[in-house]
Amino acid sequence: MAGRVPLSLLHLYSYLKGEDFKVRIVDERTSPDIPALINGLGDNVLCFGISSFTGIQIANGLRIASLLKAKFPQTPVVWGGWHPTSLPEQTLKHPLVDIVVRGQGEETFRELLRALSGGKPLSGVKGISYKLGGELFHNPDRELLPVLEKLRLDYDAVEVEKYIYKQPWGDRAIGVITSLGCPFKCGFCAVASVYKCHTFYRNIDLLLEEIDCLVEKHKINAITFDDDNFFVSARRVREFCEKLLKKPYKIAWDAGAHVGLLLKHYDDDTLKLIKDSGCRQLYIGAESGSDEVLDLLAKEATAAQTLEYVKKMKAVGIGSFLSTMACFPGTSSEDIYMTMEMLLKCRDIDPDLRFRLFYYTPYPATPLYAKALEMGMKEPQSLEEWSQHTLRKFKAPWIKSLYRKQIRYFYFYYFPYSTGIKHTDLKIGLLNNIFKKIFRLIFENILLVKLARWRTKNSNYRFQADAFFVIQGHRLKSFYNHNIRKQTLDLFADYED
Ligand code: B12
Ligand code: SF4
Repeated sequence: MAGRVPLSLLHLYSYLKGEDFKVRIVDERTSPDIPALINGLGDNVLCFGISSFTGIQIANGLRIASLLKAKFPQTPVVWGGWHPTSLPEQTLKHPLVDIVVRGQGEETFRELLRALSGGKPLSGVKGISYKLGGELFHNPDRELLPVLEKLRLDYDAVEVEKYIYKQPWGDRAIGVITSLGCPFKCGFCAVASVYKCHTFYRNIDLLLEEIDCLVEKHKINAITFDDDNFFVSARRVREFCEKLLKKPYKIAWDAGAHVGLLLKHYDDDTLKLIKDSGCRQLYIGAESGSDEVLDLLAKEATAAQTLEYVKKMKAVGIGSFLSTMACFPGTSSEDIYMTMEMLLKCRDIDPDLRFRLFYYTPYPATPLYAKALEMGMKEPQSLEEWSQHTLRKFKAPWIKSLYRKQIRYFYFYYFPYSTGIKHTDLKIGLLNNIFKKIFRLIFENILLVKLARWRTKNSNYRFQADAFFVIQGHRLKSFYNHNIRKQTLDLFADYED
């Protein structure tokens, strides 16, 4: 599985259909031999486009841009996506960048291509930054456009099969977006910097036609709606679920919500409709168990609402998934214990609760970024440096290594072990003998589970020799290849650099 469909590029491709340009999508995750592909290109290329988030994608983008520039020094290389949008000036200064498309790309890219092919000046194209005669120019922003409304995505432009993944509720799942933008402005999130708190929707009938096609042609049986906030409009969600229910096929789906908004605008009947239409899991950015931290993040939600949400989901029969973060700048790092406690309380309500617990990583163009700089974050000064700015590599000066350890221990040991271990799922191959079973029964089932339960019950995380031992055991892969470890690692899979 290559990850999600490259929707940034697929949106541009689909929007440009009907123009005089031939557009081709190349995803470096699914096209192994990019140098050969570049060598096979003729001289008639109008421009190359590169899409990048902040982080490792930049390194890959730079590698490919240097191959392109080596063969086609005169052809403009256009960068778009979240990183170039957040830092256009610094991005444009790089020798491997000629033009930056800022924000929503569809209309801006179309005008840019028209200008380039007609030999027109770029000064009239809103939403771009570009180089001319060694100088950098930033044209005015383009107003936000409801481009999603009529967009029909042409999935034939990508190798759909490579983006299909497994979910617990469907073995042929795919990511789809039904809207972009969100009314909130959470401190760690960049979405408001582009969408200015507006939400843009795709037309429900066109969307359902697209789903029909994914089901018929690609046998899709599960969808993750990757919208920033799928539940902004309750009226629209109801319409979607009612129409989905009338389809001759069943699709299991999951999506993300803002907890305050969900509790306020979704009554029990609507939640039941959502469940009946195939919803298996709702995830929320619960972020923290501390209301003080939630206020600092401008989350417009409380920890008590998270518990209420888990209760409601449990009652209606939808799985809960909580995304949490710890160690924000300007807060006491001890708030991680409140978050752990909240997660444990939520698990008491729903023993099948799923969650993620991350360290906070600051991104440019987010409200909390200035605070991170103030607290000593060393700001990357080039695209190369930004390519190293990832969840795993970023070391915030305000996070003590103790708390990093605590998070790891909680994630891989205290939480799963205190839930209990399902030995029926274990596979131990050659060593599957009676002695091993007895050892595991005594040591793991009795000692570690009891210890983990005692620690979580008493919030006592001092002198963690037990956790050290368990984590090292996990590291030594030969220890066990059991389900719990796999599950926890799976949670991080999408987020690996
Ligand atoms: C779905 C999603 C994910 C999915 C899938 C990601 C993927 N690789 O596709 C998962 C869950 C895996 C994920 C993970 C992460 N994500 Co994410 N994700 C999103 C989300 C919600 C939607 C992405 C999407 O498909 N958008 C739809 C497309 C159509 O929009 P678009 O990408 O913006 O593209 C448009 C323009 O940017 C522009 N454009 C884009 N590329 C190009 C290229 C050219 C040449 C041109 C002209 C124009 C152009 O035109 C497009 C059409 O308008 C966005 C938020 C958002 N609204 O986009 C966050 C978002 C992109 N994610 C974000 C982050 C931080 C992450 C993580 C780094 C989190 C972490 N700490 O680990 C990881 C990194 C994963 C990785 N290494 O790739 C941030 C990015 C901030 C930044 N500066 O980069 C965002 C903005 C959310 C936020 N909270 O701020 N993510
Ligand atoms: S609710 Fe989600 S998408 Fe909306 S601002 Fe907060 S983190 Fe971003």
